[in-house]
Amino acid sequence: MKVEYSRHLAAAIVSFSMLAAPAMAAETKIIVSLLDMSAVMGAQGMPGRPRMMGQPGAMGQPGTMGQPGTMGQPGTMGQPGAMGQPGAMGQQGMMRMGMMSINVDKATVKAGEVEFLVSNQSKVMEHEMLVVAVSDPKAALPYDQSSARIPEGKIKSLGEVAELKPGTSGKLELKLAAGSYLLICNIAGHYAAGMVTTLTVTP
Ligand SMILES: [Cu+2]
Repeated sequence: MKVEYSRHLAAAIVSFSMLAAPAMAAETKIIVSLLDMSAVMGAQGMPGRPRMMGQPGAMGQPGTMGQPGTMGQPGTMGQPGAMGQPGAMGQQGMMRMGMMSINVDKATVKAGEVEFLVSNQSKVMEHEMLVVAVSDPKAALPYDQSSARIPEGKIKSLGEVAELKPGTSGKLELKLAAGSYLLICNIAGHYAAGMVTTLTVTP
C-alpha cells in the first residue's frame, strides 16, 4: 500500500510540475485587439486609454459615444460620414492619436510558429489584420490616397485575418523569421487613423 501511495504521489507531483512549467514547445500566441472608439467606450475605464474621449466637447456631443451603435450613424461624429472617407482622417489631431488602433499583448516574439488571435472589439465597424514584413518598421508604407489604403501589391503581406465583423474574432498562423513586421488594418482610412503596430521577431 505504501508503494502504491508513493506512486500516486509521484504522479501528482509530475502533473503539478507540468502545469507549473512554462508551456513547452507550444507555439507563440499573440493576442491582437482591433480597437476604435466604439470599442473603447463600450469598455468603460479600459486600461491605457481612460481619457481619450474624456475631453469635453471633443466629439461635439458628450455622452453620445457611450451608447453602443452610435458610431457610424450619420451626424453623431459631428461630421457626417467622416470616418473612412479618404482625407477626412489626419486633419484632426485627435483622430491621428489613436482614434483607431491595433493592440498586441506582446510586441516582441521569438522566431518560429506564431499564432495570431485577432479580435475585433469594435461595436460598429469591420476591421482586419495584415501581417506585413518590412525592412524598416519606422518607414511609412506605400499609401494610395485615392483609396485611403495600402496597395497590397506593393507590400510584403504574409497573411491576414480579413474583414472581421464587429465583435468577432479570427486566427492566423504564420512561421515568422527574425525581422521586423507591421500589423495593419487595411480597411479604407484605418491605417491613417492609427491602425498599425510593430512586431519584432528575434532569432
Ligand atoms: Cu480597421
